[in-house]
Amino acid sequence: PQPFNWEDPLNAKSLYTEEEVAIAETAEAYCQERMLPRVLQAYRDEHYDKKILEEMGELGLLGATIEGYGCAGVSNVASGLITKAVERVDSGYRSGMSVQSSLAMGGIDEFGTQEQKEKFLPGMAKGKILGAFGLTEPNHGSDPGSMETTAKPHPTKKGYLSLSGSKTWITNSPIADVLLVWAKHHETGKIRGYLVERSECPPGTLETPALKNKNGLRASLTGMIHLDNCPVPEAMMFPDVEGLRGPFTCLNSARYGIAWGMTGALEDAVARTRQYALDRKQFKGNPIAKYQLVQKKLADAVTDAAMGTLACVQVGRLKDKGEAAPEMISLIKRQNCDRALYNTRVLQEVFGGNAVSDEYGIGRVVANLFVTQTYEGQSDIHSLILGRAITGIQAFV
Ligand code: TGC
Ligand code: FAD
Repeated sequence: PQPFNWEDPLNAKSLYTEEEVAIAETAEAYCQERMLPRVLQAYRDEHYDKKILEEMGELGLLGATIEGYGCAGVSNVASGLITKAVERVDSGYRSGMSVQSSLAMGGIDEFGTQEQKEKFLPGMAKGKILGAFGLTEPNHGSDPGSMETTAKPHPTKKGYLSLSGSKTWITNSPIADVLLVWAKHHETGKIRGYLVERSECPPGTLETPALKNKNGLRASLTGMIHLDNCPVPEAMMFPDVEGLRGPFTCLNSARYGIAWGMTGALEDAVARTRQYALDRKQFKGNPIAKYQLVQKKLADAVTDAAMGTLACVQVGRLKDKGEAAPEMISLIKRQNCDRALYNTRVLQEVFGGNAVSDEYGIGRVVANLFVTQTYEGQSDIHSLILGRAITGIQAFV
Protein backbone atom coordinates (compact mmCIF):
# COMPACT_ATOMS: atom_id res chain seq x y z
CA PRO A 1 0.00 0.00 0.00
CA GLN A 2 1.00 3.62 -0.54
CA PRO A 3 2.19 5.47 2.57
CA PHE A 4 -0.31 7.88 4.10
CA ASN A 5 0.66 11.55 4.26
CA TRP A 6 -1.35 13.28 7.02
CA GLU A 7 -0.38 16.64 5.54
CA ASP A 8 -2.01 15.82 2.19
CA PRO A 9 -4.18 12.78 2.97
CA LEU A 10 -5.93 12.46 -0.42
CA ASN A 11 -2.83 13.40 -2.43
CA ALA A 12 -4.33 16.62 -3.79
CA LYS A 13 -0.85 17.46 -5.05
CA SER A 14 -1.26 14.83 -7.76
CA LEU A 15 -4.02 17.04 -9.23
CA TYR A 16 -1.81 20.10 -9.66
CA THR A 17 0.26 20.93 -12.74
CA GLU A 18 4.01 21.46 -12.43
CA GLU A 19 3.47 25.20 -12.79
CA GLU A 20 0.86 25.18 -10.01
CA VAL A 21 3.24 23.30 -7.70
CA ALA A 22 6.02 25.80 -8.44
CA ILE A 23 3.71 28.77 -7.74
CA ALA A 24 2.53 27.17 -4.49
CA GLU A 25 6.14 26.61 -3.40
CA THR A 26 7.05 30.25 -4.08
CA ALA A 27 4.03 31.44 -2.11
CA GLU A 28 4.63 29.00 0.76
CA ALA A 29 8.30 30.00 1.06
CA TYR A 30 7.43 33.71 1.17
CA CYS A 31 4.61 33.18 3.66
CA GLN A 32 6.54 30.94 6.04
CA GLU A 33 9.84 32.84 5.87
CA ARG A 34 8.67 36.45 5.73
CA MET A 35 5.06 36.69 6.88
CA LEU A 36 4.92 34.20 9.72
CA PRO A 37 7.63 35.89 11.85
CA ARG A 38 5.58 39.13 11.85
CA VAL A 39 2.13 37.86 12.65
CA LEU A 40 2.16 37.48 16.45
CA GLN A 41 3.31 41.05 17.07
CA ALA A 42 1.06 42.42 14.32
CA TYR A 43 -1.93 40.69 15.89
CA ARG A 44 -1.03 42.03 19.36
CA ASP A 45 -0.58 45.56 18.05
CA GLU A 46 -3.59 45.40 15.70
CA HIS A 47 -1.21 46.45 12.96
CA TYR A 48 -1.27 45.76 9.23
CA ASP A 49 2.05 46.25 7.46
CA LYS A 50 1.08 47.47 3.99
CA LYS A 51 4.54 46.54 2.73
CA ILE A 52 3.19 42.99 2.66
CA LEU A 53 1.15 43.83 -0.43
CA GLU A 54 4.21 45.34 -2.09
CA GLU A 55 6.23 42.20 -1.31
CA MET A 56 3.47 40.03 -2.73
CA GLY A 57 3.38 42.25 -5.78
CA GLU A 58 7.11 41.74 -6.35
CA LEU A 59 6.49 37.98 -6.39
CA GLY A 60 3.59 38.27 -8.84
CA LEU A 61 1.04 37.06 -6.29
CA LEU A 62 -1.51 39.89 -6.67
CA GLY A 63 -4.39 39.71 -9.17
CA ALA A 64 -2.69 36.50 -10.22
CA THR A 65 -5.47 35.19 -12.50
CA ILE A 66 -5.70 38.44 -14.49
CA GLU A 67 -4.18 38.39 -17.99
CA GLY A 68 -1.97 41.38 -18.85
CA TYR A 69 -1.36 44.65 -16.97
CA GLY A 70 1.67 43.09 -15.24
CA CYS A 71 -0.42 40.26 -13.74
CA ALA A 72 0.67 36.63 -13.86
CA GLY A 73 -2.38 35.14 -15.65
CA VAL A 74 -2.28 31.84 -13.72
CA SER A 75 -5.01 29.22 -13.28
CA ASN A 76 -7.70 29.45 -10.62
CA VAL A 77 -6.13 26.47 -8.84
CA ALA A 78 -2.75 28.24 -8.71
CA SER A 79 -4.42 31.33 -7.33
CA GLY A 80 -6.20 29.13 -4.76
CA LEU A 81 -2.87 27.64 -3.71
CA ILE A 82 -1.46 31.15 -3.17
CA THR A 83 -4.46 31.98 -1.01
CA LYS A 84 -4.08 28.75 0.94
CA ALA A 85 -0.41 29.55 1.68
CA VAL A 86 -1.26 33.05 2.88
CA GLU A 87 -4.16 31.96 5.09
CA ARG A 88 -1.99 29.25 6.60
CA VAL A 89 -0.21 32.20 8.24
CA ASP A 90 -3.19 34.42 9.03
CA SER A 91 -6.69 35.13 7.71
CA GLY A 92 -6.04 38.86 8.04
CA TYR A 93 -3.17 38.69 5.57
CA ARG A 94 -5.36 36.71 3.19
CA SER A 95 -8.07 39.31 3.65
CA GLY A 96 -5.76 42.15 2.64
CA MET A 97 -4.76 40.17 -0.43
CA SER A 98 -8.33 39.09 -1.35
CA VAL A 99 -9.58 42.64 -1.33
CA GLN A 100 -6.70 43.83 -3.47
CA SER A 101 -6.74 40.90 -5.91
CA SER A 102 -10.27 39.52 -6.20
CA LEU A 103 -12.51 42.40 -5.20
CA ALA A 104 -10.77 45.58 -6.34
CA MET A 105 -8.51 44.41 -9.20
CA GLY A 106 -11.00 41.70 -10.20
CA GLY A 107 -13.80 44.28 -10.42
CA ILE A 108 -11.72 46.69 -12.51
CA ASP A 109 -10.57 43.88 -14.82
CA GLU A 110 -14.09 42.54 -15.30
CA PHE A 111 -16.07 45.77 -15.55
CA GLY A 112 -13.65 48.68 -15.97
CA THR A 113 -13.04 50.77 -19.09
CA GLN A 114 -9.71 50.39 -20.89
CA GLU A 115 -8.64 53.71 -19.34
CA GLN A 116 -9.52 52.52 -15.83
CA LYS A 117 -7.66 49.24 -16.31
CA GLU A 118 -4.53 50.94 -17.61
CA LYS A 119 -4.63 53.56 -14.89
CA PHE A 120 -4.95 51.23 -11.92
CA LEU A 121 -4.13 47.58 -12.64
CA PRO A 122 -0.34 47.76 -13.24
CA GLY A 123 0.25 49.70 -9.98
CA MET A 124 -2.16 47.45 -8.09
CA ALA A 125 -0.39 44.33 -9.38
CA LYS A 126 2.82 45.69 -7.83
CA GLY A 127 1.07 46.53 -4.56
CA LYS A 128 1.91 50.21 -5.03
CA ILE A 129 -1.73 51.28 -5.47
CA LEU A 130 -3.92 49.79 -2.75
CA GLY A 131 -7.59 49.01 -3.26
CA ALA A 132 -10.72 48.60 -1.11
CA PHE A 133 -14.23 47.33 -1.87
CA GLY A 134 -17.14 49.18 -0.31
CA LEU A 135 -20.42 47.28 -0.40
CA THR A 136 -21.57 46.81 3.24
CA GLU A 137 -23.28 49.71 5.00
CA PRO A 138 -24.09 50.26 8.67
CA ASN A 139 -27.76 49.32 8.07
CA HIS A 140 -27.33 46.86 5.18
CA GLY A 141 -24.94 43.92 5.42
CA SER A 142 -26.51 40.65 4.29
CA ASP A 143 -28.95 42.69 2.19
CA PRO A 144 -26.73 45.05 0.18
CA GLY A 145 -29.52 45.57 -2.37
CA SER A 146 -31.13 47.98 0.11
CA MET A 147 -28.04 50.22 0.26
CA GLU A 148 -28.52 53.96 0.81
CA THR A 149 -25.32 55.37 -0.76
CA THR A 150 -26.17 57.42 -3.83
CA ALA A 151 -24.49 58.97 -6.86
CA LYS A 152 -26.12 62.19 -8.11
CA PRO A 153 -24.96 64.85 -10.58
CA HIS A 154 -22.43 67.09 -8.85
CA PRO A 155 -24.01 70.49 -8.10
CA THR A 156 -21.02 72.55 -9.32
CA LYS A 157 -18.52 70.33 -11.19
CA LYS A 158 -19.47 69.46 -14.75
CA GLY A 159 -18.76 65.86 -15.75
CA TYR A 160 -18.71 64.77 -12.12
CA LEU A 161 -21.02 62.75 -9.94
CA SER A 162 -21.43 63.40 -6.25
CA LEU A 163 -21.29 60.36 -3.94
CA SER A 164 -22.85 60.44 -0.49
CA GLY A 165 -23.29 57.70 2.09
CA SER A 166 -21.41 55.45 4.50
CA LYS A 167 -19.82 52.03 4.17
CA THR A 168 -18.61 50.05 7.15
CA TRP A 169 -16.42 47.04 7.95
CA ILE A 170 -14.31 47.75 4.89
CA THR A 171 -10.97 45.90 4.72
CA ASN A 172 -8.02 48.19 3.86
CA SER A 173 -10.22 51.33 3.66
CA PRO A 174 -7.95 53.46 5.89
CA ILE A 175 -4.94 52.93 3.59
CA ALA A 176 -6.60 52.42 0.20
CA ASP A 177 -5.62 54.71 -2.68
CA VAL A 178 -8.61 53.66 -4.79
CA LEU A 179 -11.94 52.62 -3.30
CA LEU A 180 -14.42 50.67 -5.40
CA VAL A 181 -17.68 52.00 -4.00
CA TRP A 182 -21.07 50.58 -4.92
CA ALA A 183 -23.85 53.18 -4.93
CA LYS A 184 -27.30 53.72 -6.41
CA HIS A 185 -27.37 55.87 -9.53
CA HIS A 186 -29.74 58.87 -9.38
CA GLU A 187 -31.48 58.22 -12.71
CA THR A 188 -32.20 54.50 -12.48
CA GLY A 189 -31.89 53.73 -8.76
CA LYS A 190 -29.67 50.83 -9.86
CA ILE A 191 -26.41 49.90 -8.15
CA ARG A 192 -23.29 50.97 -10.10
CA GLY A 193 -19.56 50.74 -9.32
CA TYR A 194 -17.44 53.91 -8.86
CA LEU A 195 -13.67 54.19 -8.49
CA VAL A 196 -13.02 56.81 -5.84
CA GLU A 197 -9.41 58.04 -5.87
CA ARG A 198 -8.35 59.32 -2.48
CA SER A 199 -5.84 61.80 -3.91
CA GLU A 200 -8.58 63.47 -6.00
CA CYS A 201 -11.09 63.98 -3.19
CA PRO A 202 -11.32 67.51 -1.75
CA PRO A 203 -10.86 67.71 2.05
CA GLY A 204 -13.91 66.61 4.01
CA THR A 205 -15.56 64.71 1.15
CA LEU A 206 -13.92 61.33 1.90
CA GLU A 207 -13.11 60.00 5.38
CA THR A 208 -11.93 56.44 6.06
CA PRO A 209 -11.59 56.01 9.85
CA ALA A 210 -10.21 52.72 11.13
CA LEU A 211 -12.37 50.41 13.26
CA LYS A 212 -10.16 49.55 16.23
CA ASN A 213 -10.28 47.04 19.10
CA LYS A 214 -11.42 44.08 17.01
CA ASN A 215 -11.37 40.68 18.66
CA GLY A 216 -10.62 38.85 15.42
CA LEU A 217 -8.68 39.55 12.24
CA ARG A 218 -6.44 41.94 14.19
CA ALA A 219 -3.56 41.65 11.69
CA SER A 220 -5.85 43.15 9.03
CA LEU A 221 -6.92 46.77 8.77
CA THR A 222 -10.67 47.45 8.72
CA GLY A 223 -12.44 50.79 8.50
CA MET A 224 -15.37 52.84 7.30
CA ILE A 225 -15.87 54.96 4.18
CA HIS A 226 -17.77 58.22 4.65
CA LEU A 227 -18.63 60.07 1.46
CA ASP A 228 -20.05 63.58 1.73
CA ASN A 229 -20.86 64.97 -1.70
CA CYS A 230 -17.59 63.47 -2.88
CA PRO A 231 -16.90 64.47 -6.51
CA VAL A 232 -16.11 61.50 -8.74
CA PRO A 233 -15.55 61.92 -12.50
CA GLU A 234 -18.23 60.21 -14.61
CA ALA A 235 -15.31 58.46 -16.34
CA MET A 236 -14.60 56.65 -13.06
CA MET A 237 -17.94 54.82 -13.11
CA PHE A 238 -18.00 51.24 -14.43
CA PRO A 239 -19.65 51.74 -17.82
CA ASP A 240 -22.01 48.83 -18.28
CA VAL A 241 -22.69 46.71 -15.24
CA GLU A 242 -25.85 47.51 -13.27
CA GLY A 243 -27.44 45.94 -10.20
CA LEU A 244 -26.00 43.43 -7.74
CA ARG A 245 -24.46 41.40 -10.54
CA GLY A 246 -21.50 43.81 -10.37
CA PRO A 247 -20.44 43.31 -6.74
CA PHE A 248 -21.52 39.66 -6.68
CA THR A 249 -19.36 38.82 -9.68
CA CYS A 250 -16.35 40.17 -7.75
CA LEU A 251 -17.53 38.22 -4.71
CA ASN A 252 -17.63 34.96 -6.67
CA SER A 253 -13.83 35.10 -6.96
CA ALA A 254 -13.24 36.28 -3.42
CA ARG A 255 -15.56 33.64 -1.92
CA TYR A 256 -13.80 30.98 -3.99
CA GLY A 257 -10.49 32.23 -2.54
CA ILE A 258 -11.80 32.06 1.04
CA ALA A 259 -12.82 28.43 0.52
CA TRP A 260 -9.19 27.67 -0.40
CA GLY A 261 -7.87 29.80 2.43
CA MET A 262 -9.87 27.80 4.96
CA THR A 263 -7.95 24.65 4.10
CA GLY A 264 -4.68 26.48 4.85
CA ALA A 265 -5.95 27.82 8.18
CA LEU A 266 -7.25 24.38 9.19
CA GLU A 267 -4.05 22.61 8.15
CA ASP A 268 -2.06 25.10 10.21
CA ALA A 269 -4.28 24.36 13.23
CA VAL A 270 -3.84 20.60 12.68
CA ALA A 271 -0.04 20.89 12.52
CA ARG A 272 0.08 23.01 15.67
CA THR A 273 -2.27 20.68 17.54
CA ARG A 274 -0.53 17.49 16.44
CA GLN A 275 2.84 18.78 17.64
CA TYR A 276 1.39 19.99 20.91
CA ALA A 277 -0.34 16.65 21.52
CA LEU A 278 2.89 14.75 20.88
CA ASP A 279 4.86 17.00 23.25
CA ARG A 280 2.37 17.36 26.09
CA LYS A 281 2.33 14.50 28.61
CA GLN A 282 -0.45 13.70 31.07
CA PHE A 283 -1.17 10.54 33.12
CA LYS A 284 1.84 8.24 33.57
CA GLY A 285 3.97 10.24 31.14
CA ASN A 286 1.86 9.49 28.09
CA PRO A 287 1.71 12.10 25.33
CA ILE A 288 -1.91 13.25 25.07
CA ALA A 289 -1.68 12.26 21.38
CA LYS A 290 -1.97 8.69 22.69
CA TYR A 291 -5.56 9.21 23.82
CA GLN A 292 -8.37 8.24 21.47
CA LEU A 293 -10.43 11.38 22.08
CA VAL A 294 -7.51 13.55 20.99
CA GLN A 295 -6.86 11.38 17.95
CA LYS A 296 -10.49 11.67 16.86
CA LYS A 297 -10.28 15.46 16.96
CA LEU A 298 -7.25 15.33 14.66
CA ALA A 299 -8.87 12.74 12.37
CA ASP A 300 -12.00 14.90 11.95
CA ALA A 301 -10.00 18.03 11.17
CA VAL A 302 -7.63 16.31 8.72
CA THR A 303 -10.63 14.76 6.92
CA ASP A 304 -12.41 18.09 6.51
CA ALA A 305 -9.26 19.85 5.31
CA ALA A 306 -8.57 17.12 2.75
CA MET A 307 -12.12 17.00 1.41
CA GLY A 308 -12.36 20.78 1.37
CA THR A 309 -9.20 20.95 -0.73
CA LEU A 310 -10.52 18.49 -3.33
CA ALA A 311 -13.77 20.43 -3.60
CA CYS A 312 -11.78 23.63 -4.22
CA VAL A 313 -9.71 21.96 -6.95
CA GLN A 314 -12.89 20.81 -8.71
CA VAL A 315 -14.54 24.24 -8.59
CA GLY A 316 -11.26 25.88 -9.66
CA ARG A 317 -10.98 23.68 -12.73
CA LEU A 318 -14.62 24.43 -13.62
CA LYS A 319 -13.98 28.16 -13.05
CA ASP A 320 -11.09 28.04 -15.54
CA LYS A 321 -13.50 26.62 -18.11
CA GLY A 322 -16.23 29.16 -17.26
CA GLU A 323 -18.41 26.34 -15.93
CA ALA A 324 -18.61 27.17 -12.20
CA ALA A 325 -22.12 28.13 -11.03
CA PRO A 326 -22.16 30.75 -8.24
CA GLU A 327 -23.99 28.23 -6.02
CA MET A 328 -20.97 25.90 -6.24
CA ILE A 329 -18.91 28.72 -4.76
CA SER A 330 -21.52 29.27 -2.03
CA LEU A 331 -21.32 25.55 -1.28
CA ILE A 332 -17.54 25.43 -0.81
CA LYS A 333 -17.36 28.81 0.94
CA ARG A 334 -20.00 27.75 3.47
CA GLN A 335 -18.72 24.22 3.97
CA ASN A 336 -15.04 25.06 4.29
CA CYS A 337 -15.65 28.04 6.60
CA ASP A 338 -18.05 26.12 8.83
CA ARG A 339 -15.82 23.05 9.07
CA ALA A 340 -12.67 25.10 9.65
CA LEU A 341 -14.34 27.05 12.45
CA TYR A 342 -15.88 23.93 14.03
CA ASN A 343 -12.68 21.91 13.90
CA THR A 344 -10.39 24.66 15.16
CA ARG A 345 -12.73 25.28 18.10
CA VAL A 346 -12.43 21.56 18.94
CA LEU A 347 -8.65 21.45 18.37
CA GLN A 348 -8.27 24.43 20.68
CA GLU A 349 -9.38 22.15 23.54
CA VAL A 350 -6.28 19.99 23.06
CA PHE A 351 -4.09 22.89 24.24
CA GLY A 352 -5.81 23.05 27.63
CA GLY A 353 -4.96 26.26 29.48
CA ASN A 354 -2.17 27.03 27.04
CA ALA A 355 -4.83 27.72 24.40
CA VAL A 356 -5.35 31.00 26.21
CA SER A 357 -1.77 32.13 25.53
CA ASP A 358 -1.38 33.87 22.18
CA GLU A 359 2.05 32.25 21.79
CA TYR A 360 0.32 29.01 20.76
CA GLY A 361 -1.56 30.68 17.89
CA ILE A 362 -4.68 28.54 18.10
CA GLY A 363 -6.83 31.24 19.72
CA ARG A 364 -5.92 33.64 16.91
CA VAL A 365 -6.98 31.11 14.28
CA VAL A 366 -10.36 30.52 15.98
CA ALA A 367 -11.05 34.26 16.37
CA ASN A 368 -10.14 34.85 12.72
CA LEU A 369 -12.33 32.02 11.47
CA PHE A 370 -15.43 33.51 13.08
CA VAL A 371 -14.88 36.48 10.75
CA THR A 372 -14.33 34.36 7.66
CA GLN A 373 -17.60 32.56 8.36
CA THR A 374 -19.31 35.96 8.58
CA TYR A 375 -17.98 38.09 5.75
CA GLU A 376 -18.59 37.64 2.03
CA GLY A 377 -21.98 36.19 2.93
CA GLN A 378 -22.52 34.74 6.41
CA SER A 379 -22.86 30.94 6.30
CA ASP A 380 -26.63 31.00 6.90
CA ILE A 381 -26.97 33.35 3.91
CA HIS A 382 -25.12 30.80 1.78
CA SER A 383 -27.49 28.12 3.13
CA LEU A 384 -30.35 30.23 1.79
CA ILE A 385 -28.62 30.75 -1.56
CA LEU A 386 -28.29 26.95 -1.80
CA GLY A 387 -31.82 26.40 -0.49
CA ARG A 388 -33.16 28.70 -3.20
CA ALA A 389 -31.27 26.78 -5.86
CA ILE A 390 -32.52 23.45 -4.49
CA THR A 391 -36.19 24.35 -4.02
CA GLY A 392 -36.70 27.24 -6.41
CA ILE A 393 -38.13 29.26 -3.49
CA GLN A 394 -36.23 32.20 -2.00
CA ALA A 395 -36.34 32.48 1.79
CA PHE A 396 -34.49 35.76 2.36
CA VAL A 397 -37.49 38.04 2.83
P1 TGC B 1 -30.65 38.38 -6.06
O1 TGC B 1 -32.06 38.59 -6.51
O2 TGC B 1 -30.23 37.06 -5.59
O3 TGC B 1 -29.65 38.86 -7.20
C1 TGC B 1 -29.67 40.20 -7.68
C2 TGC B 1 -28.89 40.25 -8.99
O4 TGC B 1 -27.54 39.81 -8.77
C3 TGC B 1 -27.27 38.65 -9.58
N1 TGC B 1 -26.49 37.71 -8.78
C4 TGC B 1 -25.26 37.32 -9.10
N2 TGC B 1 -24.48 37.59 -10.15
C5 TGC B 1 -23.25 37.03 -10.19
N3 TGC B 1 -22.80 36.21 -9.21
C6 TGC B 1 -23.56 35.90 -8.14
N4 TGC B 1 -23.09 35.12 -7.17
C7 TGC B 1 -24.85 36.46 -8.04
N5 TGC B 1 -25.85 36.39 -7.14
C8 TGC B 1 -26.83 37.14 -7.60
C9 TGC B 1 -28.63 38.07 -9.91
O5 TGC B 1 -28.60 37.31 -11.08
C10 TGC B 1 -29.44 39.33 -10.06
O6 TGC B 1 -29.12 39.90 -11.32
P2 TGC B 1 -30.18 40.78 -12.15
O7 TGC B 1 -29.43 41.13 -13.39
O8 TGC B 1 -31.37 39.90 -12.34
O9 TGC B 1 -30.49 41.97 -11.30
O10 TGC B 1 -30.38 39.48 -4.94
P3 TGC B 1 -30.88 39.57 -3.48
O11 TGC B 1 -30.93 41.00 -3.11
O12 TGC B 1 -32.13 38.75 -3.27
O13 TGC B 1 -29.62 38.86 -2.79
C11 TGC B 1 -29.75 38.13 -1.69
C12 TGC B 1 -28.40 37.53 -1.23
C13 TGC B 1 -28.56 37.09 0.17
C14 TGC B 1 -28.07 36.34 -2.11
C15 TGC B 1 -27.23 38.51 -1.35
O14 TGC B 1 -27.61 39.76 -1.04
C16 TGC B 1 -25.99 38.11 -0.60
O15 TGC B 1 -25.18 37.32 -1.09
N6 TGC B 1 -25.73 38.70 0.59
C17 TGC B 1 -24.46 38.57 1.27
C18 TGC B 1 -23.74 39.89 1.21
C19 TGC B 1 -22.27 39.74 1.01
O16 TGC B 1 -21.75 38.72 0.62
N7 TGC B 1 -21.55 40.81 1.29
C20 TGC B 1 -20.14 40.81 1.09
C21 TGC B 1 -19.55 42.16 1.31
S1 TGC B 1 -17.88 42.28 0.75
C22 TGC B 1 -17.00 41.49 1.92
O17 TGC B 1 -17.47 40.94 2.84
C23 TGC B 1 -15.54 41.51 1.70
S2 TGC B 1 -14.63 40.83 2.99
C24 TGC B 1 -13.17 40.85 2.20
C25 TGC B 1 -12.05 40.33 2.99
O18 TGC B 1 -11.57 41.05 3.87
O19 TGC B 1 -11.57 39.20 2.68
P1 FAD C 1 -26.34 41.14 9.28
O1 FAD C 1 -26.73 41.23 7.86
O2 FAD C 1 -26.97 42.09 10.24
O3 FAD C 1 -26.60 39.64 9.78
C1 FAD C 1 -26.57 39.28 11.17
C2 FAD C 1 -27.02 37.82 11.29
O4 FAD C 1 -28.35 37.69 10.80
C3 FAD C 1 -26.15 36.86 10.46
O5 FAD C 1 -25.93 35.68 11.19
C4 FAD C 1 -27.00 36.58 9.23
O6 FAD C 1 -26.76 35.31 8.66
C5 FAD C 1 -28.40 36.65 9.82
N1 FAD C 1 -29.39 37.00 8.79
C6 FAD C 1 -29.52 38.17 8.11
N2 FAD C 1 -30.52 38.08 7.23
C7 FAD C 1 -31.05 36.84 7.35
C8 FAD C 1 -32.10 36.13 6.69
N3 FAD C 1 -32.83 36.69 5.71
N4 FAD C 1 -32.34 34.86 7.08
C9 FAD C 1 -31.60 34.26 8.03
N5 FAD C 1 -30.59 34.87 8.69
C10 FAD C 1 -30.33 36.14 8.34
N6 FAD C 1 -17.85 44.33 3.57
C11 FAD C 1 -17.46 44.98 2.44
O7 FAD C 1 -18.29 45.46 1.67
N7 FAD C 1 -16.13 45.10 2.13
C12 FAD C 1 -15.15 44.62 2.94
O8 FAD C 1 -13.96 44.75 2.62
C13 FAD C 1 -15.54 43.95 4.15
N8 FAD C 1 -14.58 43.52 5.01
C14 FAD C 1 -14.97 43.03 6.24
C15 FAD C 1 -13.99 42.78 7.21
C16 FAD C 1 -14.37 42.35 8.48
C17 FAD C 1 -13.32 42.16 9.54
C18 FAD C 1 -15.75 42.13 8.78
C19 FAD C 1 -16.18 41.65 10.14
C20 FAD C 1 -16.69 42.37 7.82
C21 FAD C 1 -16.34 42.85 6.55
N9 FAD C 1 -17.30 43.20 5.59
C22 FAD C 1 -16.93 43.83 4.43
C23 FAD C 1 -18.72 43.14 5.94
C24 FAD C 1 -19.32 41.74 5.85
O9 FAD C 1 -19.48 41.35 4.53
C25 FAD C 1 -20.66 41.75 6.62
O10 FAD C 1 -20.35 41.83 8.00
C26 FAD C 1 -21.50 40.53 6.31
O11 FAD C 1 -21.95 40.54 4.99
C27 FAD C 1 -22.72 40.41 7.26
O12 FAD C 1 -23.42 41.61 7.33
P2 FAD C 1 -23.78 42.25 8.76
O13 FAD C 1 -22.53 42.28 9.57
O14 FAD C 1 -24.48 43.54 8.52
O15 FAD C 1 -24.75 41.23 9.46
